[in-house]
Amino acid sequence: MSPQEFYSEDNYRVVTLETPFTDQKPGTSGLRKSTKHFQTANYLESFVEAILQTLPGVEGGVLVVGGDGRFGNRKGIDVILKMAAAHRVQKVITTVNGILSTPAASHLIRTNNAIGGIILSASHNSGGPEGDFGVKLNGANGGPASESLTDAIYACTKTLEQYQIVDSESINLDSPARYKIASMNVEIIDGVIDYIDLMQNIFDFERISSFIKKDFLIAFDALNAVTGPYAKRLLEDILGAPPGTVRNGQPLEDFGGCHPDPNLTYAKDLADLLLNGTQYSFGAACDGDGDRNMILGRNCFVNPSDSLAVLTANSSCVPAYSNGLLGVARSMPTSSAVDVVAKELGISCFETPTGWKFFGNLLDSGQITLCGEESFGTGSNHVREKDGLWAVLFWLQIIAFKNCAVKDLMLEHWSHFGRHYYSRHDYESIDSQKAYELYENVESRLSSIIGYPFADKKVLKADNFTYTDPVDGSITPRQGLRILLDDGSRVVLRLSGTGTKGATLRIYLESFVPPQGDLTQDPQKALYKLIHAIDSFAEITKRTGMSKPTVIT
Ligand code: VG1
Ligand code: CO
Repeated sequence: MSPQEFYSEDNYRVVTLETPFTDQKPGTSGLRKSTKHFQTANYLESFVEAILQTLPGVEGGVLVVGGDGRFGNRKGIDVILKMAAAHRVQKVITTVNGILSTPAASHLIRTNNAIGGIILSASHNSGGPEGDFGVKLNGANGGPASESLTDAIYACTKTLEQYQIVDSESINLDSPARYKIASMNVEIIDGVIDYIDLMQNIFDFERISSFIKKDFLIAFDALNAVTGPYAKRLLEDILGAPPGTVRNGQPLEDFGGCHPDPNLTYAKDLADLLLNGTQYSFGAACDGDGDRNMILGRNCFVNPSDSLAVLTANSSCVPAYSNGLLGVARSMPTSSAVDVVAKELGISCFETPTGWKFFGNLLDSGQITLCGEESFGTGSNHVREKDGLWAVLFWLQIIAFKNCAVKDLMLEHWSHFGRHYYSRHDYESIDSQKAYELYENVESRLSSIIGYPFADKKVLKADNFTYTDPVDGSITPRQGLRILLDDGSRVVLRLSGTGTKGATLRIYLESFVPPQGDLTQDPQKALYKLIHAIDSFAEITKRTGMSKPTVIT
């Protein structure tokens, strides 16, 4: 034992921190850092201690713990179990091999009346010793921790002096079992079963199954992350898709080199398979922790903002939503495609800041059924997280019902509602100082462009988005710079809260074409005036030295 350690009366090992744990506030989705950063002595332990000191109901409560299988997952679960025991948690529910997707964790928290859950994942960031690691915290409603809870945890980390942990043998996570650590119960369950049951209650599996067995080839790419076991059981074992439908289906510590971000850049193999007109009719991929989804049809990429609109417009195809929707919500940078659908359906459409936590109050208070983000996230009130495989099943259910190709469904949608051309341009790993200066420069000049021309249109409004929660009245300012034009087009600028190297600047571009207009343009061409206007106004190329974005979606 080092001089900084001693045993408490209850025989917990108390470790005094040599240097206080100071870190920035957890970002859009928990604490996310390089794996190496997490390997610094006492780093993970300090953050877990802050969680266990702050989360309401820890003593005597039930906690759900799991992760996406990346390097550090098992070690992280081991540390959390021993620390939870020292904090007198009554029971921890964890999973075989520690494999638990974010939406499945949300479901387990809700069905077990848990006080919350800890998900070890850096989501769509790459993994392995050279990649990233992360800790996501969810509250008792199953959703990402609220702003007030993360603020309290952050405050706690700043004054933390010691943490406590039980010295015990590490638990074997290879198969379902029950153990005890000190007086705490540990239940290891199959992390897939409950989630599959939930899906079975939402969708008509028989209908999907008989449809996909008839000449409808699917390719699903799990990118060697958490969704592999879920997708294999769902698509291949239950729905009867042929073996091999699920690619990269084995969760690996470094994702086998895949970058588990389901977009056209990082899921390129799948995109090539579908967009080059092979025998596949439908393609999908999910991210590291299984909450995001990318949908592809033959020669057709479905933009996530459009995906939310299509799910909303066709929700009656799904048994669980056949009685209508309470309302819908989208994050501010997500396109307004869903707004026009909501209008036609006569339901409310809310606009929230980026991050799933902001949908929580609307879902909990029964004001919305579906919600989504432009970043490949869609979900419903079945859990309190975005849910990748749920979205895949939703799409399959619609296609089975309508018996048409994805591409035809999109054309039909646009020719009814019009098309919101949309693209996101990401500039990754910019020097942080330069990125902040760029952002602040734009922010300081926003008021000066109101009423003036921008991309041949007139600026109606330009501001930094402030959100007032319609349920609890809480106000969240500074959620992204918006330039709104008089023809409904917009440009939004944000700095990412999930990157780990320098800063990531995101530019969101949107322009509407009515049903009678040209609905089949290349989005980059349809948006080129906005792209040029924002580059010259924000001086992106000049300040970053980057002539083009790292990722275009
Ligand atoms: C990104 C996305 C955001 C999403 C968040 C967490 O955040 O833009 O829409 O909610 O990731 O997703 P940012 O701050 O980098 O833009 V995940 O799949 O990490 O839970
Ligand atoms: Co994710």
